[in-house]
Amino acid sequence: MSEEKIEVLLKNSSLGKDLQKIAEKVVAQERVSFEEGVLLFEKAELGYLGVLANHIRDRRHGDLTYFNRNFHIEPTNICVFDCKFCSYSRLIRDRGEYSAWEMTEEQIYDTVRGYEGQPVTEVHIVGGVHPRMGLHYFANLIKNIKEIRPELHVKAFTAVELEFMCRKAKVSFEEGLQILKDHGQDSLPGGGAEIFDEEIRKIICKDKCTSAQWLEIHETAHKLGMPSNATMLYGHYDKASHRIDHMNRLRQLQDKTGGFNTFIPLKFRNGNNQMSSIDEVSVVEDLRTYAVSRIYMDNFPHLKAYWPMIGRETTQLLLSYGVNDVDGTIDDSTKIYSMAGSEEQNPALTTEQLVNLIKGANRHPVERDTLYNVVTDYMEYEFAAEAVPS
Ligand code: V47
Ligand code: SF4
Repeated sequence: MSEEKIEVLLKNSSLGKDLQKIAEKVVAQERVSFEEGVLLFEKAELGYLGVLANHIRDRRHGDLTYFNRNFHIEPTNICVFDCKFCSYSRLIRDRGEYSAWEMTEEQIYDTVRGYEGQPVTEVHIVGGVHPRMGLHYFANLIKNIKEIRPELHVKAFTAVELEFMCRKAKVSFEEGLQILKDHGQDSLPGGGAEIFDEEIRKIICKDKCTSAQWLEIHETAHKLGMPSNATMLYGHYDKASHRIDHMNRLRQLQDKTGGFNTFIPLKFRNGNNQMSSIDEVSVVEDLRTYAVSRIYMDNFPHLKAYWPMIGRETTQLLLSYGVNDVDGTIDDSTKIYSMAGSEEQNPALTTEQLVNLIKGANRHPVERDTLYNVVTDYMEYEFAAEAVPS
């Protein structure tokens, strides 16, 4: 199907020379340049982007669409930083509709124990940057989580949290990451990257880790054998060139290390934060951004739509714009997006609902583990007819 569409696209004489050349490059599996990436954002129509992104997706993954069974632990929303887009962080004594919280160690272990007997494969641990929860506290926490559930994959701590932990503990990134690895941390999530452009970073998150530090932490993790993901926060002050610059820095690091699994564009949500006056971008802009990501990030195996943030319907659409992963069953404990105004107030989907969501977009659902090993192929499974709730 995507082959026929590519043929039609390549023969479309009204495309213009530049876009024609990019289409030919994509088909020949050649890399798109920085300037061509910007051109895609500025000039290409949605239909064109969709055909190319879908072609690449089909070439790499066919119809396969991955999800995993994970749960989130957010130990605290107390944060020493002040990112203007964040609806989630609170100061220690803050009170409001959503007040500050700190989980005790026992509450965290109880959360893990609560999944006993359930086939979850991953715990995703991230939160605010708490002034008193440091490297050794978290290392010990991971060790104890692994004692409760040794086979659970621990994906934990954004580069922002890690930079703060290492600074406070007066250790290098390599020493800090090695300590966490020795205590059982398996990989890093992609958060905290935001947008690497230094001028925009000054406006939206000037006090947390720099772009160079974010990249250095991920490079170090890869060197130590800990894979990671990468995100990009889009739809605020960013222009096409900022997005391509962001992707370009990641693409270069990936050429060097090969340690990234997944790229996750995150749409800026404007609820309850200091950037609420900025309108959210349209769904069309979401589709364009994901499609260009798939075309530009030629060395990232996976492109993920994080459904609690982008919504279930857009997630289904994105499966035709390059996306091959929809994250996981998650559970209702993650608050970062509901607090920012996502329609997903209680982000939880059962396996059946996720499978139906993927099948509803004519794709082939596969449960994976964090490293994309296949756990269960759900194509032939027939669940009781259960609609995906809107
Ligand atoms: O870094 C915060 C983003 C990120 C808002 O690696 C916002 O598998 C939109 O990185 N609007 C944290 N986005 C979440 C994250 C993540 C999520 C799911 C999976 C993975 C993974 C990583 O959330 C932050 C920031 O970029 N964020 N506030 C907001 N108002
Ligand atoms: Fe803190 Fe993260 Fe929110 Fe920034 S995005 S204020 S680092 S919780």
